[in-house]
Amino acid sequence: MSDAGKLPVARTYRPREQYLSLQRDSLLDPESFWAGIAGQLVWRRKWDKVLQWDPPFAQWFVGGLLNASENAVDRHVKSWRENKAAYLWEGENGDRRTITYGELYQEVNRLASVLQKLGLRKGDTVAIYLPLVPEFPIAMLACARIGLPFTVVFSGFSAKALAERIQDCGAKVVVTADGGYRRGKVLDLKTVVDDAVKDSPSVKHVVVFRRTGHVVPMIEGRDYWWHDLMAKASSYVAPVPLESTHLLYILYTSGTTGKPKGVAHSTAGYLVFAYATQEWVFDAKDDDIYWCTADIGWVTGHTYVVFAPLMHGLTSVMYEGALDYPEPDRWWDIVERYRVSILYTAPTAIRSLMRYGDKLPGQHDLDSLRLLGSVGEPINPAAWQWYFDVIGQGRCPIVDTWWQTETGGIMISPSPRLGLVPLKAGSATFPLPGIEADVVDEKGNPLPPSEKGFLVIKRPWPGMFMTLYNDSERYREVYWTRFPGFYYPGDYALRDAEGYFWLLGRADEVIKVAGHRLGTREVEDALVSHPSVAEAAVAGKPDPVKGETIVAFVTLRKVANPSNHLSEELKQHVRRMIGPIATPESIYFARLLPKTRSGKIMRRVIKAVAAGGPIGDLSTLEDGASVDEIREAIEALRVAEKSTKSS
Ligand code: 6R9
Repeated sequence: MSDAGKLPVARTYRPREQYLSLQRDSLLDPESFWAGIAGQLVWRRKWDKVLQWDPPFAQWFVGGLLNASENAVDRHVKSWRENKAAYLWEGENGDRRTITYGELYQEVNRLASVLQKLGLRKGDTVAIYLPLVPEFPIAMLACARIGLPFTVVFSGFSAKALAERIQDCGAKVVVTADGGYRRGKVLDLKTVVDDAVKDSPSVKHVVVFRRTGHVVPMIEGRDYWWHDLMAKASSYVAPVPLESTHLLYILYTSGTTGKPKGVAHSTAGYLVFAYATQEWVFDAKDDDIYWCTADIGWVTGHTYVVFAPLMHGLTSVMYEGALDYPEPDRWWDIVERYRVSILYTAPTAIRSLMRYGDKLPGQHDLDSLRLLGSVGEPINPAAWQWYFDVIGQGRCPIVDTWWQTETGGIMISPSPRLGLVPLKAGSATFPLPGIEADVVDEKGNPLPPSEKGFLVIKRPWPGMFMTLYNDSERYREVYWTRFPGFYYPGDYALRDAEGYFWLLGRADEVIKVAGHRLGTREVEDALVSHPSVAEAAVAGKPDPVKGETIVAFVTLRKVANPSNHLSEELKQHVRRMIGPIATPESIYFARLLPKTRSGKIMRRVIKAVAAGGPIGDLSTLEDGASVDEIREAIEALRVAEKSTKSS
C-alpha cells in the first residue's frame, strides 16, 4: 500500500486538517448537524426529536411526517426541472428512452393508482423483480408514495431465492417483466416469478411490464400487463404523509447463516443520509451527467441510482445490459455519447475492463469525466491506478466508498464537496461527517496505527437500518454484541500513520463475488440439499477479476462417486437453488473435512487451502481439535484439489 498522496491536478482541495476539523465538529453536536441536513427535505410535519436512541435501536426524526416519492419527484415538477431528464436509459439491444422528471411523476402517480386498485393499502408489501429499466424506480417510488414497503430481488436470483424473500415479507403483489436483455439473450423473469409464486400464497397479483415482447404465460385473474393497468389508472394519487420510521424497504442480504437477512430501512433517516452523502461524495451539479452502474437489485442501486440522485434532481444514465456487450468498449461508448461526468462503479468491473487494455478507452473521448467512484469491495492498487490514469486521465479524483446494505449510504470516503484530502490508492480515506469509526482489537480496544483489527462504528447515524425484518434478536446479536455499544459491520480494517482507513475485506463468512455479497453457508446449504452430498465447506478464493470466486469442498454420501459429471451437476444445482452468481467455480471431492471436536467446519483452514496460502498455527485451533486429524483432513483437501484439477 503506497503512502504517496495522490492528488488530481485539476482540482483544488483543502488540507487534510481542515476536512478533519469539519468532521470533528460534526461529532460535537451530531443532532443539530443532522437536523440541519434534514431541513433540506420536504416534510409534511416537522420532527419533534432528532434521535431516540434505545441501543441498539435508533429512531430518527421522531414525530416527523414525509413521503419518499414526494421528495424524489414532486419537488422537481414544481420547478424548471420538470423537463429535465431524470434518466437517460439505454437497453442492451440499443433501445433508448429519456424520462424527464415530469414523466417520472406521471408514471409514479399512475402506478400508485394501479397498486391501490389492486387492493393494496399502507403497510402491505410488494416484491419487485425487474431488469434495469426506468420502470424499476417507477415501481419503487409508486410503492413509497402510498406507504407500501417493497423488497427488490436481484433479477439473477433463482425462483427459490425469490420465493424465500416473498414469503418472508408476505408480499401481496409482484412487479416483474416479460424479460430483460443480458448478453444478447432474454432473461426469462416471468417464468421464474411463476415458479416462485406457486409456493407463495400471500401473492394475489403479478404485474408484468412488457420489455422484450416475448410471449409469456399469463394467469387469468392473477396476472396483468403493466400497460393495460396503467391505461385505466388515475393520473394523480396524493403522496401519503408517512411516519419517519415507516418501513421504506426491506433488502435481503447474506450473512453467516443460510437464511438471508431482511435489512429494514426507515423513510426519514435513510433519505436524509442518502441526500447528504450524495452531495458530499459526488458533489453533483445540475449540468452533471451521473452514472452509477449498479443494478437496482443491490443497495447501491437503491440509494445511488434511485433515491439520492432523484432527491437532488440529477440526470442519471441507466444501462440495462452487460458491460462488454456487444463489444468490450460498450461502457466507454456510453460515457462518450452521453457525456458522463461522474462514473460510480465496482472494482470487479474496473478489473474486467482493464483486461481489455488501454486501447479501447483511448478510442473514445472521455474528457467529460470529472469524478470516478468505486464501491463493493476493496479496490486493489493496480486497478485504482488504471482507473485513475487511463479512465480519469489523471484529472479525476477517485472516491473509494466503503459502506453496506445495512448502513444505507456511504460511511467512509473522500469528499470532494467538503474538501478532498490527498488520495491513496486502495484507501477509502476518512469517515464522512457525523460518522464515528474506529479500528479495534478482539476486546474492542482501539488499535495503534498500522495494526489490522475490526472496523466499528461508535454511534448511530441516520442511514442505519432499523432492524432485521421479523428478527430483532438476530439484529442485536449479529451487529451489536461482539463489541458492546458499537456497531460491528463484519469488516477487517486498519488505520495508517496518517489516520487513513484501509478496508481489508470481510472478517466473517461473507464473500464478495464480483461485488455480489454471498454467504458461504447459503452455498453450503444448497450443496448439501443434493442427494449425493454428505457435507460441504465453501470458501472464497482470490480471483484477479472477480475479487473472489467460490470453491467448494464436498464429501459424498456412500451412494455417489466423484466425477466431472457430478461436479457439473452440483454446480447446476447451486445455480438453480440460489442463482448464477452463486455457482461454484470449482468443486473438490474430499474424503474428510477439517472439523473441530464439536463438529464445526474449520473455515480458516478451508480458506487457506482454497487460497493456496499457509494454514497457520494448527495448535491454536479452537475447540481442541486433534492436530493430527486436521493434518489428515488438509491432506485430503489438497489431494482432492490436485486430482480434480488434473482430471
Ligand atoms: C455497498 C455494498 C458490504 C460489504 C462491506 C465490505 C465490502 C463495500 C467497500 C468494501 C472495501 C470498499 N465493501 N465497499 N470493502 N472497500 N469501498 O457493497 O453493500 O453488498 O452490503 O456489501 O462490501 O466488506 O462489508 P453490500
